[in-house]
Amino acid sequence: MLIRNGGIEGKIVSSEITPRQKFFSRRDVLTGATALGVGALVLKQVPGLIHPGAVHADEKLATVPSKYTVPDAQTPFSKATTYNNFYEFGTDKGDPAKYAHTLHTRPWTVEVTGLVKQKKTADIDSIMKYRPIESRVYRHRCVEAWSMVIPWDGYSLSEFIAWAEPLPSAKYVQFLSDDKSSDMPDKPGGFDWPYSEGLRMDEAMNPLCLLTFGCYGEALPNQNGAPIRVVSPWKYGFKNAKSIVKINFTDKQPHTLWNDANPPFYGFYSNVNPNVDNGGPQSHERRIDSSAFPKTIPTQMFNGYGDQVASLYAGMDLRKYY
Ligand SMILES: Nc1nc2c(c(=O)[nH]1)N[C@H]1C(S)=C(S)[C@@H](COP(=O)(O)O)O[C@H]1N2
Ligand SMILES: [Mo]
Repeated sequence: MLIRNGGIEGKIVSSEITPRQKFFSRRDVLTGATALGVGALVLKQVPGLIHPGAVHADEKLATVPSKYTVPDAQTPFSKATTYNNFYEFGTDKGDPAKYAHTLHTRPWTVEVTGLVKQKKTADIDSIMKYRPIESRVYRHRCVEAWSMVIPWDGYSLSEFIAWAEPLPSAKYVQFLSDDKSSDMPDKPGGFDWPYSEGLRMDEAMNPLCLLTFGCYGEALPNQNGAPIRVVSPWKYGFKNAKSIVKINFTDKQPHTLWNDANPPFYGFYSNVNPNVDNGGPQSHERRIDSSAFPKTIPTQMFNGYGDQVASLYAGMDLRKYY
C-alpha cells in the first residue's frame, strides 16, 4: 500500500510561480515518452492491432480494501473497458476503446481555481500519492438504463478538497475535462466542450464521492477517463467527469455540458431515482455482467446508496430537483 507521505504540499507546482509550459520543456516531455518504452507507444498508436478487450493500462496500483464495497457480481474488465461513454472520442459505445489512445496522460496537472484561498496546480503523480488508494466496488448506473459493477481505485474527493482549501463562500464544485485537440482531435460538434460537470459542496464532501485513478487494480485505461476522474455512485454516470484538468469552486450552480444540451433529460442533481422518468423510464436497468445475455433488474433509489446519501436531500422535492 501507499504510505501517507506527509501531503502533496511539498510537491505542488504553484501556477503563479511556474507556468506548466516553462516547467515542462519540450525536451523533458520527449525524454519522458522515450522512457515509457518505444514498444508500448507503438502498440497504443495502432489500436486496430489489438482487440479492445485487451487494452490494459501499464501501471498496477497498490490498493487497500474499502468498507464502501458492494457485494454485487462484478462486470468483467473486458466489458467495462470496451462499452463506454466518452463523447470526446466518438458517440458509439465502442469508440472510446478504439480512439482514446490519442490521449496523453503524462505530464498531467489538475488546476484548482475559483473560490479558494489560493489558486494552485497539482501534478497527477503527487495527487495519487497523497492518500492510500482504496479499491471500492461500486454500482455504476448510466441514465441510458444500463449498469455495471466496477472496482474503482481512488480516495474520497473530500481529502483532495481539504487540500484545495475552498473558501466558505464556495457552494459548488465544478469539474472540467481535458479538451485539447492534441489529445482529442475528433470531438463531435454540437457540444459545448470542454465536458463540464458539477456537484453541490456537501455532495462532493460525502465520503462516497471517489476521486478515481484506476479500476480493477490498475491505472485507468484512457477510455475510462485516465488519469483522473470522479465517481459519485448514487448519481447517473454522466455526473462523473473523465480526464479532469480543472476543479473550480463557485458560489453558483455551475453549468454542465449535458444540462445545457438537454435540460429535461439531464438534471443538475441526477440522483438515480426509479420513480422519476426524466424523459426515459428509469425504473429498471440492464445489468452488464459476465453473462452473454444481461438481465434486466429493478433500479434502486440512490442506486442503493440511500443510507449514505439520502440525508443530503432531506426536504427537497426530487421530482423538481431531478
Ligand atoms: N469527459 C467526459 N466524461 C464523461 C462522459 C463523456 O462523454 N465525457 N460520459 C459520462 C457518461 S454518460 C457515463 S455513463 C460515464 C461512463 O464511464 P465509463 O465509460 O468508465 O463506464 O462517464 C461519464 N463521464
Ligand atoms: Mo451515461
